[in-house]
Amino acid sequence: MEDTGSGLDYGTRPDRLFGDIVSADRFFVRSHVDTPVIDADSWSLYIQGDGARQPVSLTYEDLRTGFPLTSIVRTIECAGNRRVQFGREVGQAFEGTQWGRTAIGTAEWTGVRLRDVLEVAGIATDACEVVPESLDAIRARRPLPLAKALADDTIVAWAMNGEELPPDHGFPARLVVSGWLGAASIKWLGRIDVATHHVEVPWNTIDYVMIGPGYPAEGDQARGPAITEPALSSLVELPWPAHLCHGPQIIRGRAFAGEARVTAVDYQIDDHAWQRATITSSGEPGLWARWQFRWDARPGEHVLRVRASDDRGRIQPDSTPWNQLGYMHESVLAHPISVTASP
Ligand SMILES: Nc1nc2c(c(=O)[nH]1)N[C@H]1C(S)=C(S)[C@@H](COP(=O)(O)O)O[C@H]1N2
Ligand SMILES: [Mo]
Repeated sequence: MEDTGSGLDYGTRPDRLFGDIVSADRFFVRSHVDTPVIDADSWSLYIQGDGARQPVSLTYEDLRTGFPLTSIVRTIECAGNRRVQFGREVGQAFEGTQWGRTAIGTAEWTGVRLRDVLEVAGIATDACEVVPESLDAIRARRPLPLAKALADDTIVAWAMNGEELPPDHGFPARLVVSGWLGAASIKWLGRIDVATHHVEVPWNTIDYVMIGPGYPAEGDQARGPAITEPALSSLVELPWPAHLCHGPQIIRGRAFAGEARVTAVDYQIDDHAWQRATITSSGEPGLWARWQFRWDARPGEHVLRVRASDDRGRIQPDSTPWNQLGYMHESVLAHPISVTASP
């Protein structure tokens, strides 16, 4: 269940995380179709649309040398992360990539602000959405409201952890849309449309939308509201199930709140009282926080529960309302841990 990725998808094992950043070779991959082979020297990024004052094309060189550089450490999480746990919770297997806890990662992304790139074309006063489009076979698009596109930490990235973007992560350039669902961070960027109207595409009408009772559809074609931020969640840096030796140890993990900030992480072992974990790196909007606590593990079978809270007053619930595609699982997980006595 841990390395649920198969074929084009690959998951990051939560028990192999070190530091804030996940190395590129362990970073989860979610690609709907094969990684395109793109030659950076002949690649261009086109900016166009009725919301752009003039169409522009930028070469790889233009992009790398023509704008102020920015580097941000940001977490990307797939909206379908924990879909397997969600299915167990509601007693149904969801369709879609069978992610356990592994479709989340953090990297240092380097590139230029999308805002700076759009300004070359000029943004019309009545522009309202920005629609990036990819060069892989599905020509993936996920419209962004103008304000999100212009945010300081919405970037066109060409480097990941200080190295050229790896092909599977979007070479030569991808978007990084901080604090939003992974699907908004379009890889293999080829074109950006600036639109003066609301744009409906599969990724905001059919996929990456919440379908079900309690999720009224918006717009003409949409089957439910489009997902923007991922769910508030926490992650324990142990295999599932975990096996530990008895005695004192440090249990570590992460918590992520999308565009909000994680303010507290609490944990419960078996049916003991909830206690507060120590946040060791507080994160920031768009970046996971790290936490830990000390546990004197006694031999036997245990269950660890962890719940994060954020600065919007949200707290992880015990259950998640059903939605058809199994997105946005936010429930507190019951992590099984068996502790063995040393010989
Ligand atoms: N062009 C393109 N961009 C894409 C995708 C894709 O299939 N094609 N997958 C999206 C999804 S669903 C996620 S979760 C993230 C994953 O980014 P990663 O593979 O670098 O982890 O990329 C997004 N960008
Ligand atoms: Mo995703």
